[in-house]
Amino acid sequence: MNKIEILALAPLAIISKALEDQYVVHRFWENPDLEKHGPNIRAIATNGPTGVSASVLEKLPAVEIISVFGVGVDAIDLPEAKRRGIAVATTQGVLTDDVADQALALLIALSRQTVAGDQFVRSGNPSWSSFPLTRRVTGKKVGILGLGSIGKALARRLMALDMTISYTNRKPADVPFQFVPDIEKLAADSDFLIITASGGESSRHIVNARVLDALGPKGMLINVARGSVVDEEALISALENRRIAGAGLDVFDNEPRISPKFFTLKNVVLAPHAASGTVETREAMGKLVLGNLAAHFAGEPLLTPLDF
Ligand code: 8YV
Repeated sequence: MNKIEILALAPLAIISKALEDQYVVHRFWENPDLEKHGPNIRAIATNGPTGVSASVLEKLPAVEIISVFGVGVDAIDLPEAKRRGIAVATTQGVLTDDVADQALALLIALSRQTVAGDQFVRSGNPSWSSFPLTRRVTGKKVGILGLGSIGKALARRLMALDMTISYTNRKPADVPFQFVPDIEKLAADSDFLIITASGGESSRHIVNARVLDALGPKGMLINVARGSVVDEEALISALENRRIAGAGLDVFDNEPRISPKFFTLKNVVLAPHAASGTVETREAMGKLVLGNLAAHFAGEPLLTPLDF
């Protein structure tokens, strides 16, 4: 039987061999001739940040399924996928804990100056008592922006640190934390503001200059969601002028070619969009991407369909 043809929009290294074994894979980054192959392509494999644009979908009249290596669907043209009856599957569920762990790691690294401490020791400076005092984590107030499964997993971790948790969400959740619908108020009442909200138009730049000013000169921002949730120009200005104390960031505008201004700031801890990047989770994500494609082509229900 002829192999089914698929379009890979991102390399997905961990499953690239398995994909090649099972499908004819057209690699988008190698500029395949989509005029010629487009009509034969029945599936797309992509990741969260890359998504699937309208211009790609236009070239694929026979595509039936988009299998996403990730949970973010903000870069997928969902209205167009829906209109055409294209199924979408994500890797819902398997990366929740790792992303929550990364948010906590950034929070502690920022507050306790873990990275600066490492650089200080490596510098060979023997005057260890001159290393500046840092800021306590335990018992502080945290505002979580977006209380989905990742936000809730994070809250569980923060409870172990005796932190007081409040949250902003589209609607109140069944949780023992204070619901604060207004983001500025959430920021004003928080030592740490942590973003675990979905990206997309509805959350674009909801963390703006006013929210950052409300967070204040002792406040710290953590973002493991999408760069687009934050007005990055406002963030850089707030960091440069110490209108907030610092930021721990896994996500940015224009990844991976981020604003070089971040490289000179001392009050940031930066990560390369790696919150889901553990061996265990990436293997589980890869299995789901392959499993969803296999289920679709076997005429079976998807393992982790997106309901949209
Ligand atoms: C990426 C993510 O998919 O789940 C998401 O939406 O952004 C990440 O898990 C992953 O980094 C691969 O690019």
